[in-house]
Amino acid sequence: MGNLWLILVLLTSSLGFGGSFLAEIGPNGVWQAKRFASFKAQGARYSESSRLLSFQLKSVEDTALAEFYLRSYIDSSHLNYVISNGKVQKAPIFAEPGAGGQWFHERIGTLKAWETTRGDSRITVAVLDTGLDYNHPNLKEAVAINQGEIPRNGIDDDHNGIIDDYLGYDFVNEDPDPMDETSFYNPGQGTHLSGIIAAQPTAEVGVFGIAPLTKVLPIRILDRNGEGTLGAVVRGIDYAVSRGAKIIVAGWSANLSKKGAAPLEAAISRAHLAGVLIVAAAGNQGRSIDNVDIYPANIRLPNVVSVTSTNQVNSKSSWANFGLNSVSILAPGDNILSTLPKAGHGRVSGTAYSAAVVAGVAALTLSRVVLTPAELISRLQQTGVQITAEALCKCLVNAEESVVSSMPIIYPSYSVAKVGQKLRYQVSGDAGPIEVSDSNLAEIDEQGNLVAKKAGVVQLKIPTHPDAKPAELRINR
Ligand SMILES: [Ca+2]
Ligand SMILES: [Ca+2]
Ligand SMILES: [Ca+2]
Repeated sequence: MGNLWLILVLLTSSLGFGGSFLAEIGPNGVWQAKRFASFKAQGARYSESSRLLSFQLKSVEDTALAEFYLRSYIDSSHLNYVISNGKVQKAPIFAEPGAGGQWFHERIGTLKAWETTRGDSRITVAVLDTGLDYNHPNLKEAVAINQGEIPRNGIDDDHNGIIDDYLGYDFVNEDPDPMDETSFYNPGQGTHLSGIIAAQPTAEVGVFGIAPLTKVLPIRILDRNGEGTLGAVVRGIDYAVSRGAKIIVAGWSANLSKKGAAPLEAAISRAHLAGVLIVAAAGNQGRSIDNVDIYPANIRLPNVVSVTSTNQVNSKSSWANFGLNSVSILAPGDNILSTLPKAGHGRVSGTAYSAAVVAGVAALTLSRVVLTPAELISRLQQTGVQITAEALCKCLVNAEESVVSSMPIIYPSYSVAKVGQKLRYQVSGDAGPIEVSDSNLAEIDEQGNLVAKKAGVVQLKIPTHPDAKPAELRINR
């Protein structure tokens, strides 16, 4: 017995193959504590209730040999059998796009849009938020890499003024690691938003983003409690633009005075010049933001689209902000399932998530057509599905229509003016001039400008394209 023992020990330590086994110990068999201790050191486990011993042998794949091995530990009469321990894999868990899982995909037509496009790796969406768990299995492939930068060498290899910004940057802690840091106040919002935009399930588990082939750029401007500074926001926007992002998600808001918001407005203007869309959350206080200075949601610049939340029955979420003059579009933001840090998944609600939905649809759209931010906003609005809501455009974003539409678009499609104000309209392609539905309210002058004459709502149409959806102008006193 002693010699055999020695041989087996040699075998177990010298070869890389091996098998995993289950042995049933008979009813009268006593698995001696001492012996089990040495076996346990090799990874064996014994369950009293099932009387099953599971163990692995590095060199043995054959069950007969494994049984022979085991008999050196226990009296043969008490060993019922040894079998190969078959592999059991966890059933794949997918959050079905549609149905009860990621219900928002069904409401915005994601799957139908995917018949045309799943996004483009050259389109980058910057997520200015709490950071990103870039190790998440559903997001590992989604991060926009700064190819000119070598990570962790202490050198600004691409000379953009920021050392080691290989993935993104953390403007909270001033470090090149944008890892999402969680707390009671932050379940991992940046990771969740990123998942809505670009998550890709693995073979085992996961959720789908709206544009799974798109890249996300993590820019950390909010700390682990979800708070940040204006300075970090401004630097974050400039950084996103410099990294070539086409879309920036701003899932936060700030109550600032006009003067206090000047640096933010300036940064968003610079983003506009660079052709970058800002998707801003309208906020979660359940109130109108028409007469509140909520930034950036109601900054009146052509590249800002403000988004509020809808629920599963396509109604505005009760807690979501609204505004006839200030909310540009609606998107699902209620009970949204997406990625969370540490390989997690979970449901959250908020207009931030609605903003991410719009950013995802915008990214899908840009993978098909080249558009300026103003054109893109109008396209998202005019291809949206009409719903009841207190918003500039009472429309629920629709991925399929936005991706496939070939209708000419008037832009801005939804706007507000005061009596006496002049506005300049444009039409995509060569679709021709526009006409006003009610000449008492507004008219087009010789220079082609629209002049607002009286309070009310006018529609603008393209006579050569009667099927195209009219644009709408709300004239206030
Ligand atoms: Ca750099
Ligand atoms: Ca470097
Ligand atoms: Ca960091």
